[in-house]
Amino acid sequence: MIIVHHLNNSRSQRVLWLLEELGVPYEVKRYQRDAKTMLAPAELRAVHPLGKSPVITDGDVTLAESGAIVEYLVERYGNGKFIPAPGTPERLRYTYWMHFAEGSAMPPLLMKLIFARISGPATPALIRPIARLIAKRVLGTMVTPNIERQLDYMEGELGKHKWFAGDEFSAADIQMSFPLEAAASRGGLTASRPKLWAFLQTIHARPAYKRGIEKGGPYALLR
Ligand SMILES: N[C@@H](CCC(=O)N[C@@H](CS)C(=O)NCC(=O)O)C(=O)O
Repeated sequence: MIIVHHLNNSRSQRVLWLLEELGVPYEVKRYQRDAKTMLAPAELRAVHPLGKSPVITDGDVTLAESGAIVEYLVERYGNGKFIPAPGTPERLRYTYWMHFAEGSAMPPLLMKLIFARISGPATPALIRPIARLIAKRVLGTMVTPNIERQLDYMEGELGKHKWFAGDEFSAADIQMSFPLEAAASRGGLTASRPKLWAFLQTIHARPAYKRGIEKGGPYALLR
């Protein structure tokens, strides 16, 4: 039996969604973020040394890293579903977006989260004005322009095909959902980018997405 080690409000929501799309039985073991630090509890390190979520166990297999998990589940349980045929342009785009999600889209969104925290009550009041100045500068020169450029790029790409890999829904769309949800929560993604906005509305309406949320519990991404 597959066990998804699921941290609340996290990337592991994607794994629950994929398993619901695949119709594969699984169990959810829930972990709660520390209310102050938002970090995962130490018990997750007993499953995988890095103690991050998602992690799955499937018999003898313990696998972390959401992209690797998504690829593993699709290849092991998909029977050809949600992955374009090898050697096609769709397959190459599938691979590209599968990597883009964590490799390119998430880093500036994570930096945005960190610098927002540095500017807030987590930083001692005495040095907070300096922290705010540094955060403002880094966000203004590096982080926000990168997020904007990436959002424009993704908007353009979704203008060419209905889904990220092509005209068929694939696991690359599941992998891309998290950065887009994070961008909607904290990266300035709004209905002013209609293709990306419609992508979010469309995935949120999928029955398997809704079932995944029911399994994972309340889902509100960090801001
Ligand atoms: N690139 C990794 C990132 C894993 C990751 O950072 N997960 C976050 C949840 S969204 C986490 O476990 N945060 C809690 C912590 O760092 O303690 C993946 O895609 O799986």
